[in-house]
Amino acid sequence: GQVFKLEDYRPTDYLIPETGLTFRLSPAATRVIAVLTVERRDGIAASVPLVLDGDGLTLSRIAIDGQTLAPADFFATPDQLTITTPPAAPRFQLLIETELAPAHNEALMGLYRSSNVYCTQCEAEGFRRITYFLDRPDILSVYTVRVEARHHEAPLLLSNGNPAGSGELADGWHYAVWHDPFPKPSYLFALVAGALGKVADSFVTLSGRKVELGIYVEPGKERLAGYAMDALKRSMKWDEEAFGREYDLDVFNIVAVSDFNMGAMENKGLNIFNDKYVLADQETATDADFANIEAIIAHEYFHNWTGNRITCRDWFQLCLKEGLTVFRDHEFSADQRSRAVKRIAEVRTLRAHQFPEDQGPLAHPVRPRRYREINNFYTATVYEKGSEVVRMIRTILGSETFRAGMDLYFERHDGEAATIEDFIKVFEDVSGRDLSQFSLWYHQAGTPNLTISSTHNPAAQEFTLEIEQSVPPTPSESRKRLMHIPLAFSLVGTDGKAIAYSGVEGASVEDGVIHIRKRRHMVRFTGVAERPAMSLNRGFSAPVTLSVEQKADDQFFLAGHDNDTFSRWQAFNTLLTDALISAFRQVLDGRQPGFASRLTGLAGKIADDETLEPAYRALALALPSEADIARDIGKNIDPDAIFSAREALTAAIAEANREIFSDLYDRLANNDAFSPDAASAGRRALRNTLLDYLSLLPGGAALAARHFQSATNMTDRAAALTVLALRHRGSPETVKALADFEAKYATDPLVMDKWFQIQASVPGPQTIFAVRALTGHPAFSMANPNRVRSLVGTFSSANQTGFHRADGEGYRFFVETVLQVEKRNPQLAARLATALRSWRSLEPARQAKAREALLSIAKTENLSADLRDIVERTLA
Ligand code: B3K
Ligand code: ZN
Repeated sequence: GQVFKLEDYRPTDYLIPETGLTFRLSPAATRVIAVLTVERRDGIAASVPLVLDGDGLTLSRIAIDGQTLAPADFFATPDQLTITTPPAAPRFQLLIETELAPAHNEALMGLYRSSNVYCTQCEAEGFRRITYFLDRPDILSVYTVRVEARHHEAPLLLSNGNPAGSGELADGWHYAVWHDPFPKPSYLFALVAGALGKVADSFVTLSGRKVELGIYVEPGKERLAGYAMDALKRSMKWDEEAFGREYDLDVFNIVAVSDFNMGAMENKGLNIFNDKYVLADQETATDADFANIEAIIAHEYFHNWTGNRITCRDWFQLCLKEGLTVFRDHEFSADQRSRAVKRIAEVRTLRAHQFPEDQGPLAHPVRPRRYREINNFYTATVYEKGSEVVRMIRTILGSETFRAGMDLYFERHDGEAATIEDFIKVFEDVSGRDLSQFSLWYHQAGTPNLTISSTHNPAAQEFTLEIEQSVPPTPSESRKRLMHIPLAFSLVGTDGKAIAYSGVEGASVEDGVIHIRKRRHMVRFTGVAERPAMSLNRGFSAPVTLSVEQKADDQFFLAGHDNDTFSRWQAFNTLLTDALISAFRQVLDGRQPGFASRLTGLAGKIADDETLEPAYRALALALPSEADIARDIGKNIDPDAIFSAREALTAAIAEANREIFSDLYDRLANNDAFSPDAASAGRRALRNTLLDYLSLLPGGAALAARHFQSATNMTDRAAALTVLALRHRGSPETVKALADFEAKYATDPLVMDKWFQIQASVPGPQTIFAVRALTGHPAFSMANPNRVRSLVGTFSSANQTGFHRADGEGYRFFVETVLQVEKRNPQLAARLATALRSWRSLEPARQAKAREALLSIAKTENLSADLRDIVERTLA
């Protein structure tokens, strides 16, 4: 396949300032008439052909300025349209008519049908599946869209922008016209038509303009959209307060569809959502679902400024909108919920998804330099690490200067397609700082590591940190340059407070942040009488790994006393990880793992510490996952031994804290009316975490069964079902609970996804058979991305012992399924295929089987560009 390179960027010869589209919708034969105002750029000769992108298109008519083109004047293939001899005039009107079959579009890109609703997905390159176009983000155009459909089939007709007319047509057809005054790239185009229910509301902006808000859902599900609507209004208000950003159209619509390749899409004025991220009530959605809905509604809304008003020059700049918008949605959630808890959750996600990417064959810079398939670059690196890079800019500049930089960014680049260089420049301009070394965070892949040791000289009252940075090699980047790493720190005294020091040399230290810029720094603090404990990378100020020599006593002290909540959590988590890794080694040596009572006892103290928020306590008690442990071990992974080590620690903590846990579990029982707010969710999270431990003690299955039966919301019900399925596989309680759940929710696909997901997570070699059988369940479908991700995605990316079965049976299933999904939906298949990205860290026997599986996909004929790209990079 073709490789696209950043350095090859070149502006187009032609522009398309205006785009008129008429759709005559029909499931198997939709007609699209595009009328494009084409402008030749100054200095470009009239003889230069106009070349438009297409993807599988059928051209039925073509005219310029009203004149049908002669066959000699153009050349059309399904994937390209060339106007070989454009008119001499610098501006002309090009009419293109294409015919589409949305009902047969199973890739879910371009115009397709989802449960009888017409909808579109154009990012990144789906618009070219609708009409021939300069389908790239630096071509900004003002769109006017006319949608025609049979009234009974599609009473609702939506597109971007503001409504601009509607009416009836002959033979039961009708139409609506939409006009979007803001020039936009084609990837933000959207159309929705169908029979949908509406939730209406309104929002008055900062300057007093009234915006009509609509959320459209499957008829009958309107009451499930209330939480999403509330989240939308809070997002609109927050963006005004936090970033001074006001909404700019008269209407803002959101549509929920059930077949969608990702979470949601920020089309201008018409966001389209996976219904999983809109529909919720206590009966069907968990607290995690509510939090995701809030975050994704906010994320897509925030794109209106970071993405839409200022878009990307090319797809290499994807992080310009995604990393920044993730940062904005993180800040929003932190303000709406608990900042400390949110930060811990963010870091857990980053480590679970981005670190393995950065440390494996698919590693790439936050701003990549090349790609074969752009859809494979909507990654945790671009999104999550991209957000961390923006956060570091704020850490380095301080909040006020950061905000001034953002203001300048909006002022300077509104209406433009910008680059990362433009973004960095605004912060250099407002701060007067040189961010060139810092900008390596965008250009260099890999997770930097800091090795840190310390010495205290009581006689001289000196405390010295020796810090060394290194960035491991990544594909096609064997030599790395030195990074600028902002490391927030505190020297903690025995009273838990920061120790004051009189001076510091060896690095620039500002506002509690050490600026690491060289390979090695000896940072010497003077006037330090007592030996401090080191609280490092506070608040996770930089997305790095640390190798720190720190006494266990200090680690325990910080786990109990660090006044930075994140670092306190980190200290405990590090202790747990260390214990789990030694337990893993003991298991491999055929020994029974043992754990220090100081560690298991601390778990009880944290659980019972009323000064800590319940949500924090729940996160602290959640042991590092099997994948987390595997990542920290790094190589020669035996998932079964990791599983045994983790089980042993869970049981040891449960046994050591039987009474504390059980009393607290009882005290946290709550009969108040359900509320999805963060504090209530935190109490449920803690109680459900305790249930997980208590279920390992005698009577545990019965306890979980009672929890399940008495649950009054999905959070508790799903938690209990998870405990039963994962900890009490095959028990009568589990069999009954799974059957009850299935019977109760058989007709609710989103809830059935949880049922699939839980069963796909059950550890052990037998799960492959259950998963295979579930692919035949009436509620399952290989055509629906949510179903596929719940069952197949969970099994392959979140079930270490099940998927990495020693005999390779999990991998065989993976190959079959990926290839089966690929026939319909290459994007979804490519995403699934990333499950084997860490195959090289497995022990040799599994490694060989995983490689065989990847090779068998690679040698399949006619692979899509999406899947071939992932598999070949994974094997390289
Ligand atoms: N921008 C979309 C993602 C599009 C993915 C295309 N393969 C959603 C988002 O990040 O907000
Ligand atoms: Zn986004």
